[in-house]
Amino acid sequence: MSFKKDFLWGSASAAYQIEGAYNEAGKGLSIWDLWAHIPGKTYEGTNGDIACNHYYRFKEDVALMKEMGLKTYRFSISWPRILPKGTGMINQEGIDFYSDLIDELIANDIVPMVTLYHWDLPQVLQDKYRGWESREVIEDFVNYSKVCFEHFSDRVKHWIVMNEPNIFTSLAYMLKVHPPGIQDEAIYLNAFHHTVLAHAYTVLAYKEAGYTGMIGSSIAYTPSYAATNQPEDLKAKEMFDATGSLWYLDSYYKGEYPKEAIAYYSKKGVMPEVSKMDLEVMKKAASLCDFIGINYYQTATVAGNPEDGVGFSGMNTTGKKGTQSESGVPGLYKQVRNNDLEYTDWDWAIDPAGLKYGLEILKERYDLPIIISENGLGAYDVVTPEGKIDDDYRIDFLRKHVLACEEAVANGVDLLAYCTWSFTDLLSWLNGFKKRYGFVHIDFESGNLSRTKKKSFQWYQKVIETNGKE
Ligand code: BGP
Repeated sequence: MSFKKDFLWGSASAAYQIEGAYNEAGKGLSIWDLWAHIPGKTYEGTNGDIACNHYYRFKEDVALMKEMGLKTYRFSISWPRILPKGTGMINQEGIDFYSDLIDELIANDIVPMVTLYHWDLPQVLQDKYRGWESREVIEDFVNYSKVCFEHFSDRVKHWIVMNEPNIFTSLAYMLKVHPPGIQDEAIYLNAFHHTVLAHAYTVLAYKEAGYTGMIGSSIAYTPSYAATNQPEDLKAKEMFDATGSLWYLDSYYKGEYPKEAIAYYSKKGVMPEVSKMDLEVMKKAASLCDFIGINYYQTATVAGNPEDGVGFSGMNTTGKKGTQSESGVPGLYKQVRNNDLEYTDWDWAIDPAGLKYGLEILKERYDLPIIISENGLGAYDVVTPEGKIDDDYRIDFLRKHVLACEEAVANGVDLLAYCTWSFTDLLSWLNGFKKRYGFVHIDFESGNLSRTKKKSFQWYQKVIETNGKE
């Protein structure tokens, strides 16, 4: 068995990372618009004010997608572009922009895949009730989602409600590198729980309205290995999974939190309040999801960590390989370097076999079709004097991951789509414009933002043409 006939070969992006026009055309400000203007908060002060200027250049980008033969394009809708005040008044220019983008994609035979939340909360809601920290956000989010369904669901049949709720809540409320930049485990767990409920109520609203498309959410999935077979490392892996992947995936796709983690958090006094009704809604939504979305970049190798061991060290934002220090939760686990694997310049483990391993775990545990909504390699690209970008390392990375998908499919995994991160180069939340992911190079340096196809562009074109055989 290999990829289905109608397999969706895709590529992904997110509004804040590409659109620009941050304060134009009726758009309200998001938490990122403010955060990125606070000195010292982002990498070299980079921000998404202009980014790729996709808001004005989307037709040029879609033309390139068409040339490549892309089957699906995953993009996110900016909540404050649709609802500048978070609720209430609809910004017609925002609706028109996404409507035009969707039409342009469809006219070019590209299936639009829409993310409703890729981290750009309207700032007014942060000011009003501290955003994700409050239960009030759930109702506002569901209303925003309904506006999107009403305007776009005639043409959009693939909806990703949340993008990586696990990453944005931990980076915002534990590591302090996303807005609002605080460190408090109880708040982090509570905010995450609110994302689960916002997702769940949105799924219910979508199904109750009788829409016929597919709906789910995308979790950043990091399959793990125990560093050795020693009991302390095995236990560490178990708790890494329980408080990590399983915490995030079970809540979304089983409608419950894993027991070991509940016990651990309760003992620590940070377990969020999860009511009976919450659980009912979570269970119902879990049973209605049409797919599991995962973003896969790497695996983790996990070892025991004593009570006086290392804590979270943050991420490697230096872009220098080997500078990532060990990081973990004292008394629970720590992540260590895996000498069997290669690493990127930002110390992300390169592990295609881990993708196959992860896909098979997901099939076993949740038995749902899967969409890989992100997978890619962040790298420094070099433009040759002839103006070419020969990104063979990216081709090598993606080729191995596509092969891993094919093997998983052969083993019975129901894979619907594979989206690379990303189509064009774009703004990296923590690493600015130098860490590039795209098939299309963007000239951020000169500021003219001209688009140039990289070598990987032709390669992926061939992958699509041959349905994964190239
Ligand atoms: C995911 C996000 C994307 C993107 C990607 C690459 O977590 O969903 O928005 O940023 O990671 O991450 P980075 O830019 O940090 O390398």
